[in-house]
Amino acid sequence: MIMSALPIITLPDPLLRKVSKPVETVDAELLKLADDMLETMYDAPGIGLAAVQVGVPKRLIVLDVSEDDDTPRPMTLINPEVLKIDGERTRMHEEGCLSIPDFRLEIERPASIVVGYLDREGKPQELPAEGLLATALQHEIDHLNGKLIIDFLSRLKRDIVVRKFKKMAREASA
Ligand code: GNR
Ligand code: NI
Repeated sequence: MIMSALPIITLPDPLLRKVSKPVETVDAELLKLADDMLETMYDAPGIGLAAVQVGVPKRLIVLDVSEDDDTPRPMTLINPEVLKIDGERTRMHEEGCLSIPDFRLEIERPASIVVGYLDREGKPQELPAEGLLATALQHEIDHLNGKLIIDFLSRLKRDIVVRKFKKMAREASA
């Protein structure tokens, strides 16, 4: 199977704010997209990627939160949704986003969740997640709902970041 890294869209691309559409059928074309997303993610490198970040607003995410020295653990989740949140425990983590280069933000999220999704065979699965996997899953599912890590900032601080990226986009195309 030939895998190709795809271009990643960045702020202020308005597509990042679209709500992604549920996947209707898990077919060869969708699995090819998932494989290309994994290649894109490893190439970047990143620990997760949502389809909308490569310009395809479908509810599809890929992740690999294994440590560098482990064997790779690629994950493909189709139509993922948070089924259960442990509202008691939270976890702080400094998050980055491939669609917001050179920006990092400490974010507090539920530490323990259960995610339902379809696997690569179209079979429903449940995944209990803690630690970095729980954080990354919530980050990716946010993308499917048009939500970005800058939305955890105040309006003022968010506008400053968005303005900076608009300026950079203007200068890059001038
Ligand atoms: O590569 C990524 N690292 C990361 C670190 C902490 C929390 C979430 C992430 S996801 C990010 C890749 C990305 O932008 N996925 O949408
Ligand atoms: Ni991201």
